[in-house]
Amino acid sequence: IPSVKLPDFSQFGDIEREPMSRMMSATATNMQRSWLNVPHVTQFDEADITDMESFRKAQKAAGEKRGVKMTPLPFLLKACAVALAELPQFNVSLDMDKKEVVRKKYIHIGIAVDTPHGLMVPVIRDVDQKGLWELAAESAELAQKARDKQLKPKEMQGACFTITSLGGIGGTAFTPIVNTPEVAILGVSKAAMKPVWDGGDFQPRLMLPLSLSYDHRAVNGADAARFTSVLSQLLSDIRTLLL
Ligand code: CAO
Repeated sequence: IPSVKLPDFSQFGDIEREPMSRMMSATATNMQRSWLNVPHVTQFDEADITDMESFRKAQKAAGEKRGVKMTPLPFLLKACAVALAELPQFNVSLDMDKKEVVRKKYIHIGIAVDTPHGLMVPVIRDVDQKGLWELAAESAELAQKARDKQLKPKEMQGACFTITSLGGIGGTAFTPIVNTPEVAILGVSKAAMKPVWDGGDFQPRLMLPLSLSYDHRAVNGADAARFTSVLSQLLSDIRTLLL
């Protein structure tokens, strides 16, 4: 691809230059590799998390006893694990050289963590086999290790799928870049109260925006709409996570 020619910025005003950190340089390469290799599409949806949030808030005292904070992230991890099992075409990688699809029999999910030194993606293994408290404790521990630059290479490898949550910060939707060789990534934005029509009236419901980017070589649009519908149903009635 043609390179971007830089003008001499100092002709426009004062500037200073600094070397990129190793992490920034590695992230830039990975992002560009994914962006150029993957035909991206993003599917948007919403989940009604009114009941999930009241359940989550009711766990506050239990969380204090355990020393673990229950955020929306463990529910998202669990729902994604169920959706990946139900729609296994999302739990693959493409080997374009051999023209093969690699199907994974495990469910490991990466979580994007914003740190002062850059974006890191620790991986929670076997999410389908873990409970909400275990997922809450493990995601908090891995996020803290990421912020403290204490993650081991092994703790950042092997993800089948990634969740990137900007819900604690803000925004209504975004188009995340697939973390290749995974074939999909779920972006989560800030939940907001909205009037939802129940057939007779508008009800105030807490709605969570979901943005699923996927590799259109591996996944078709109908399956992406199915995936976010499954997520929306699971998060709207978390009892279904047990089924
Ligand atoms: N809507 C509304 N509120 C939300 C929310 C959502 N979708 N998700 C989290 N929150 C709330 C939490 O409940 C918490 O509020 P309370 O203290 O009142 O309970 C607050 O926001 C902070 O949550 P958190 O961000 O600390 O915890 P988390 O488990 O939701 O997220 C982590 C953990 C690691 C994903 C997050 O800290 C983080 O780093 N996010 C940024 C990821 C990122 O940079 N992605 C971009 C990658 S591509 O450039």
